[in-house]
Amino acid sequence: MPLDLTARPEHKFTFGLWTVGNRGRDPFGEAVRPKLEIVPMLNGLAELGVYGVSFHDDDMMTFGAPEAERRAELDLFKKTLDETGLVCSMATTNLFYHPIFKDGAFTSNDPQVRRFAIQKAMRNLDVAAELGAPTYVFWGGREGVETAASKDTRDALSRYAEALDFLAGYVKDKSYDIRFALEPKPNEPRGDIFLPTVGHALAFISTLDNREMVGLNPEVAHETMSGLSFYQGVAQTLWQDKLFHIDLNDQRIGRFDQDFRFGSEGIKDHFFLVRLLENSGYSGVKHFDAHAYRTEDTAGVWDFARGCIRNYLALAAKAREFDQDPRVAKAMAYSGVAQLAEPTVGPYTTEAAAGLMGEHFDIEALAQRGFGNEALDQLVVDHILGIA
Ligand code: GLT
Ligand code: MN
Ligand code: MN
Repeated sequence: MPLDLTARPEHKFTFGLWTVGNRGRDPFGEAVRPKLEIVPMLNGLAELGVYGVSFHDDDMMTFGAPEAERRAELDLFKKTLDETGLVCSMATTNLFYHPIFKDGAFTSNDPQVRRFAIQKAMRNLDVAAELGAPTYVFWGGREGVETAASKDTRDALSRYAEALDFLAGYVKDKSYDIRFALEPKPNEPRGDIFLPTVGHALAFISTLDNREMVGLNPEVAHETMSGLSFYQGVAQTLWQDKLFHIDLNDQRIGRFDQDFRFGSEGIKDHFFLVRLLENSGYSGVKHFDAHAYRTEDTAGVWDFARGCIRNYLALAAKAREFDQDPRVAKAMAYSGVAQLAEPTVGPYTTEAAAGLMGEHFDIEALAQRGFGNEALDQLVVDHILGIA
């Protein structure tokens, strides 16, 4: 049966306005593509079978423009969402572009900047609520330092937590149905960014007063920049019930934040990631936060967007095929995959401890066991290569 690689809204694929809207600017060169206006952008995404879109306040409403002008931009966005059937799946604040944020937003040393940053987020939370966005992302791109002499990190984290708790209070006070998702990143644009990895961010959330409404928005590229396994980060985030959103793209280890087309680089890592998302019961959106190569014109942007979706659906099909292969079931049984789901000793009781103390282990026999991981992994590779 030929693979069906057609996206449908129920797949819940989403794109940020800034992704297909990316004009190819980088630190060494100016824009290479014309501005893609909101109406053709949303029409193009809807034609691809996309479910929804996300935005920064400043992607959609001109920063600093008179209220009437911003209202007109918002109304056009709403009208186009209605016409295309796309939903607004996530909103976020641009707290990184304007020079006012050069020393940070929630963690700027200047209290006036910090107060302005919180106000900017409050204003856009009102817009997010109006558009029905269930998730609000916080990517703290400017929350960091070049020189550690410039901030006491412990104070910065206190101000970060204070801002998020204040904004959570605002959401509750207004009875908005919105949850927060923090997006870790190790560096770029700052020399060091606070909350650099999934692990740092999970630990930070546990200190918040409103920790129940704050989860994560991990991004493939950002964990990979640190040389960490994105798969392992997402698995732990799921285990802690904190996967509120996900930024899908691609990246090579040790490079700048490349934001490549999903599935264009780490195909094996992505096979495991897609299999995890598909099998875990994750029901949130699959958000592509990536952009086309700088070599591309507008046609290339649509090739890029189609490619993200095509690679996800193809890997999901490969994952299903892998999970249905009886040789895989046998290899997994040999490796003991299901045995890891069995409790080891159960909860502590005096009797259980005494029972364990009385047990004898055949250490030699246990040490000799092979786990068959080579054969199991070769089945993974065979499925990915289409030679299984
Ligand atoms: C910016 C960043 C992304 C974040 C976006 C949300 S903005 O493009 O590189 O990783 O997800 O603020
Ligand atoms: Mn991102
Ligand atoms: Mn990125």
